[in-house]
Amino acid sequence: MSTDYTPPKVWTWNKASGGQFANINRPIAGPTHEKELPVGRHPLQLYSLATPNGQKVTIMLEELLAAGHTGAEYDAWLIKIGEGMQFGSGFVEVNPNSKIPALLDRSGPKPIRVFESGSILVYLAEKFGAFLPKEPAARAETLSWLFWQMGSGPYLGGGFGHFYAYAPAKIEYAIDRFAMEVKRQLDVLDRQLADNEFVAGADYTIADMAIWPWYGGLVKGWQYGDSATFLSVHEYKHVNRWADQLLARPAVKRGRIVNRVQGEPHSQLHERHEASDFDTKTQDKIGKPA
Ligand SMILES: N[C@@H](CCC(=O)N[C@@H](CS)C(=O)NCC(=O)O)C(=O)O
Repeated sequence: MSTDYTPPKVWTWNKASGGQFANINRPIAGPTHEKELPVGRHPLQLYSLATPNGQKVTIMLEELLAAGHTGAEYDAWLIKIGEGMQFGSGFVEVNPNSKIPALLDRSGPKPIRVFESGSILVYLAEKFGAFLPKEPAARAETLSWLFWQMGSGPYLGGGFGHFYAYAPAKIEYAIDRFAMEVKRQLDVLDRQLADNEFVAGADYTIADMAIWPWYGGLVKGWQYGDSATFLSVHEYKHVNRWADQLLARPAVKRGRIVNRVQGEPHSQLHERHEASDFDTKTQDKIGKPA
């Protein structure tokens, strides 16, 4: 791949542009094939994968169940995005944007579809009256941080992560630009967490659940090869404190392994249909390939 490029007058789809994910990237939307989605017996059907965006929702569902909201029982089905399952007709009906996570709430007379991880978090928080404060100032602060994550995350994933770890060539300009932005974002969080136990203040909220899989995962060294060293994440000591504090929560530990298809076999629960699956169906227990 050359970095010496003059754009033509009109862009055309160069299918051979290479890079990781090249096989699933397309300039058009809509389904590529007919495929119905499976449906389990619980009110909530989740179609997902344990990327940071996917983990937000499974952490929320496990937190809701831990808090006694039995109506949050769910089936988590695996969508292998590398194999293009997000382009099946059934998935596209639940999310026309063809990206995980996607949720179908079948608890009412007519199924309700919800897509975009931030929207799913708000939907569940409102449905169960949990993890989104009702008091106006605390609610505004929570939603501000939630939307901060939704706006900032793509600079971390699609910007820094893509050019540092996945692009077919290391482009200094791109890596430098996005490393600078991600370090700025980490500093934003670090300053906030210096004065607050949780991101939006004294309460643990959906803002923490949205931000932790991305920025908590980054400071824990789980993202993009050796990016933790590259970005000197140890400098953000309040982010590190908060990341460890959330990881100590049993629901967070459970939520992050649902629909996970990499890492240690005991940390992969490919599908979740019952609470007991965490004890009996992780890959170390069943040992079946994804
Ligand atoms: N803004 C969306 C982003 C979701 C997203 O980017 N999902 C990725 C995995 S993390 C995906 O499904 N990619 C498949 C594809 O792009 O075809 C959200 O927060 O739900």
